[in-house]
Amino acid sequence: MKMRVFGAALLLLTMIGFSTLGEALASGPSTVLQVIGNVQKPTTFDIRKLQTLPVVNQDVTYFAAGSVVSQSFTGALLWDLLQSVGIVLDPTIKNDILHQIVIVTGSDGYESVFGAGEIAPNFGGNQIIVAYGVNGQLLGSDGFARIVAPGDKQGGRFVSNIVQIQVKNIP
Ligand SMILES: Nc1nc2c(c(=O)[nH]1)N[C@H]1C(S)=C(S)[C@@H](COP(=O)(O)O)O[C@H]1N2
Ligand SMILES: [Mo]
Repeated sequence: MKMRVFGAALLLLTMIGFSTLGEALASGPSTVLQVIGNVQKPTTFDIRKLQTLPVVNQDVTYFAAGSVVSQSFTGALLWDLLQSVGIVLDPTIKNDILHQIVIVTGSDGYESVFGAGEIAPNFGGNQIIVAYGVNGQLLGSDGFARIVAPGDKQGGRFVSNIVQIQVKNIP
């Protein structure tokens, strides 16, 4: 009997957990994303706010589910977006930027991680883009913003329908 009550409670918690997560990640095309975590100004971005950042255009070719895709993306550098909200760094720690990770989450819960050192201009300098246009159009079912990682062989890091960008210190 005790086990049944426990089981029912667990089931209920799981259901509550799911609905909460479902709310946070309301699947489907995203319209805003939140930049949170180890930043000076946690900020919500919509497409208009993304468009206030310096514009970059990039042609990319990558494999998506085995097929070659070639597209021309427009957006802002992930680095510039993060600079606009300010990554919190400890000046007493040597190269603290190299201890920061950037977790990008899509509305379906899909996630990819980037290292801040990978995109910092004085280190990796990779032009990882938060794109809001493709071939002169909006992204449509890919949401208002998606990651573009020029040079990647497969599209796995091209997180679409971005809802959150979180900066974290390595543990
Ligand atoms: N939110 C989200 N983004 C995602 C995925 C996903 O499942 N969810 N799949 C990734 C994978 S594995 C690939 S190959 C590309 C495919 O994107 P495309 O079909 O628009 O080229 O999207 C990436 N971005
Ligand atoms: Mo993929």
